[in-house]
Amino acid sequence: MENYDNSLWKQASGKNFGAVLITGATSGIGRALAWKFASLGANVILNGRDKAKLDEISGNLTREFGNEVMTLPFDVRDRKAATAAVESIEGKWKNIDVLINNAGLVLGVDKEYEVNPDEWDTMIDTNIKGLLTLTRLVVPEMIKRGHGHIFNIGSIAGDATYPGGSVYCATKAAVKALSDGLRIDLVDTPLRVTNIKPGMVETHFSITRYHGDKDKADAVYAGLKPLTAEDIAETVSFIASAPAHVQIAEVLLMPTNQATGTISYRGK
Ligand code: NDP
Ligand code: 8X3
Repeated sequence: MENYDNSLWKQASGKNFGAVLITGATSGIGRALAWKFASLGANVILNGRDKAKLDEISGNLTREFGNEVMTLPFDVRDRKAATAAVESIEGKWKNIDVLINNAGLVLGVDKEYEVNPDEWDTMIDTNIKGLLTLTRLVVPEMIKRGHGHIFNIGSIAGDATYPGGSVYCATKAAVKALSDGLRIDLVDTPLRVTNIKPGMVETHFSITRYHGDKDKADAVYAGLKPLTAEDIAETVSFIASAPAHVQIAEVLLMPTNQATGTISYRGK
């Protein structure tokens, strides 16, 4: 019988990951993932659109943990730039053991028939097509090496649509479908696929949704203790550290006072 005591998980999490490629690493969950995997000794490759921010985070990680960090600035919606960037990776960085498709966003709270088409393009191109682009670029090499774990950052929003979230929720339902599809397509390989589905996490996410209106963003989390980006990073590292025969397919995690995408308790 397999031993599931703490020491096994601790031992596994102490292993040396190869490279870990994280998209959208300049903020929130992506940045917390960068810190977590760097602290575990991984060679982290950080993607984002803001080169200066990536350089700052990379410098901080090297100072804190001594790791060399690779930055890979590009917009995940730009397939040409993504292809050129991934193809430029050399040496130890080429052995990507973990791909974390995290870059994503929500814009607005409009009704489906009123959403600005530019905003639906941005959400669909980032949350769905950006994820597909990175999957297409990284997974074939993982198959060749017989090793790899793909994490897609989905959402509770992909399980049930809520008012004012139609397009965003559709993109996260697509993330679930694409994660399930990839798991099916990889069933005859040692690769693993996990869809992480957080509820409320306090990051820049709601500020982006409300186009910079911090008061509206703060109101989303008022009266309860939301998840932190670090909670998500801990969950991902735990799953990545599981023994090779264990594939955690999906995780739905929420603040204790959230029950569904629309039901939460905020005190009296
Ligand atoms: P943040 O806004 O804090 O971070 C989003 C990150 O994605 C930023 O680094 C952002 O960079 C990056 N990004 C956005 N568009 C692109 C792009 N086209 N190319 C490259 N990078 C891009 O939000 P979160 O950390 O909360 O969001 C991370 C993921 O988690 C998203 O997929 C989101 O949908 C998901 N999620 C978030 C939840 C929450 O409540 N916060 C709950 C469930 C899921 P830039 O600064 O350049 O925009
Ligand atoms: C983020 C969670 O419920 O705010 O995906 O859409 S929610």
